[in-house]
Amino acid sequence: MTTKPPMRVFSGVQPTANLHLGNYLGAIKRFVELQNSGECIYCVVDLHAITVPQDPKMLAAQTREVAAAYLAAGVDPARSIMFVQSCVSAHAELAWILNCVARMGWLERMTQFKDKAGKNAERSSVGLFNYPVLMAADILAYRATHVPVGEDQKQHLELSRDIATRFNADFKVEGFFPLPEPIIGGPAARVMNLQDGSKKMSKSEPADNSRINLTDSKDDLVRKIKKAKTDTLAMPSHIDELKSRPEVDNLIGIYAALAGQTKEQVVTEFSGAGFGLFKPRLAELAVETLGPVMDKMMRYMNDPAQIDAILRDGAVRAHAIAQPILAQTKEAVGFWG
Ligand code: AQP
Repeated sequence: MTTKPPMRVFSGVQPTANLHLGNYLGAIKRFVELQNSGECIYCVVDLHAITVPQDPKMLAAQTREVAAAYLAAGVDPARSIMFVQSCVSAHAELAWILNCVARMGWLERMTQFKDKAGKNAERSSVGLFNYPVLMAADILAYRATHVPVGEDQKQHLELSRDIATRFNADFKVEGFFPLPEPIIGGPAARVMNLQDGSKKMSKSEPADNSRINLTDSKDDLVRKIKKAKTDTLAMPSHIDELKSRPEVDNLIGIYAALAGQTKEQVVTEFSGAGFGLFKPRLAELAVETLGPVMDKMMRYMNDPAQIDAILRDGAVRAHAIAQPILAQTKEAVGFWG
């Protein structure tokens, strides 16, 4: 009988400002839940953030903001490792080696690069194109087995698996890097823009009403939910109706994720009701469940020294895991020394 290797979880969030409900429900909330299942390593991925221009005067504060969100949501630094990507050099070093393993054709298929670069691909940074290779390095530097992410990262995770497979085969080191399993799912794996159900909720969307920021006040939270786009029909009475009603599907998904229910349960509970009833109930639920996280996040943000101490300690612990794996990787490649 073969025994399964212990679960090692890795994930990260970019310090690119405007952390939102999608980041919370799709990723950060899952980080907290996974602490009961295995060893967890959570990173603030600032090397990823600079693939698009960042204001150097803001980056450190934005980094602390992500760390504050982790802590406020319930990431426990005594159990899990929390650190900043640029403080552990193994990420960048391994990324270079993996750049020489990944193929141009694989990266050219990445839809996020096409979306983010748009018509300006020629002017995009090489880093933006290479983003998924750095992500593979983040995960493989720890031989992580599981990666909780929102649905938008599914393709990048598949690429990490391809890179691991190729490295193991090219250097004839079977099983050297485990193939990381994505943890994606639940009713809020892809939270959509509150004003346009065809776009995901996103940090870079200019319209603030399109997203719930984790730094919003409770009044803003309620106002944005009440203003969220719906349609003129009543609440659906069957889950299949959601396929043609994306904005309603999104609000039901948010309700379900906040209440710890399935979308089916929410549809049954509100079947045939008007949005005049549903939206205030959603706003109430959001204030009740998100409100305390937002309050805690503010308190952490007002204590940067505490955050810095946690991140420094995390970097030492992360380095201790990644460094021997990097050394073995260099040996497998055949580097001198
Ligand atoms: N709308 C979303 N629904 C569910 N999960 C989401 N995530 C992002 N948006 C949603 C997940 O949050 C984690 C951290 O994301 P990120 O910081 O790496 O950046 P991102 O995916 O590029 O986030 P944004 O908000 O969409 O930023 P921009 O506007 O810059 O593109 C990831 O696990 C992600 O899946």
